[in-house]
Amino acid sequence: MNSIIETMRECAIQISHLLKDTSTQYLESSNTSGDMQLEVDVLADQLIEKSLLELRCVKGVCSEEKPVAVYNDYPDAPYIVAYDPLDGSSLVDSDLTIGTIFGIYDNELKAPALIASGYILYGPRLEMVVAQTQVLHYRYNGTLWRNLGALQLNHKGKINAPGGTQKHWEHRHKTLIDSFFAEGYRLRYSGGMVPDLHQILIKSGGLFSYPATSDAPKGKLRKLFEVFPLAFIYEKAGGEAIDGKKRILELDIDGIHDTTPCFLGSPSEIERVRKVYE
Ligand code: AFP
Repeated sequence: MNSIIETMRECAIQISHLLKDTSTQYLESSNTSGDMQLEVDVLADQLIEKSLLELRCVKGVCSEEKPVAVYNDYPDAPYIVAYDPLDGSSLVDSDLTIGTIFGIYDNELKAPALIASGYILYGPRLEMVVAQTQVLHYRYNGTLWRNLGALQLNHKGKINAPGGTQKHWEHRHKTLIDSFFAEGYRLRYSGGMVPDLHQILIKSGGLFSYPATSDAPKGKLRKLFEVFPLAFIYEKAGGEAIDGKKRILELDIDGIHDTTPCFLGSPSEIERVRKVYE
């Protein structure tokens, strides 16, 4: 498994260079979810797929940019890696922080098989967060990845990161979100799941939500590539992740691009979500 994490570190360095060198214009193509693609989306996807499939421990890979999983010639290899090569690519033209998300699954693409996950942040600095038993934070200094230590959420935070278009929210969701603001929570939402969730981890607590909406009744964010890996990280950091009622890491998948509403945060905020959604 360490070779997968090491490979993701090497990909991170190369993708950070690609982000500086490629155009910010969309291509004619779109991915399986219908999202428009940038040249760097395609290049990052190819790079990660090729790099991971060279590893003897990788049975297959599954990308947010591809309709199906790709398997290699090592059927006895234990791991399948699901990844979103560039999450938040609609923020590239505004030069905001974006990320890569990955989850390492033991033999099967389902939530209980997730054994490690991580994300890479392409911002003013190149950083990476990896969760196994702990959630470790790394920073690249141009030569080396330095371990900055473990990240841990407090029981309660101060940040509110509400996703989706308000016009499409349910009334109870709007009431919930407003109740946090009325209590003094600060709005921190960039539209990139990686930096938005990273900020909550760094500031030790808060709530990130992407609910079911009238235009996306099953939510927008994909289980295998986005929500499961981040839920794993939040749980290992002492937080919680639910779909409103159920624990995210107990949800089934209905196809590799399946989506879910999601609420990730510190225990106090998630308890309030549960009360509203139960
Ligand atoms: P893009 O990759 O199309 O920019 O989408 C990013 C994303 O999947 C995720 O990173 C954000 O949390 C979420 O979409 C933001 O969606 P809204 O703009 O609908 O809040």
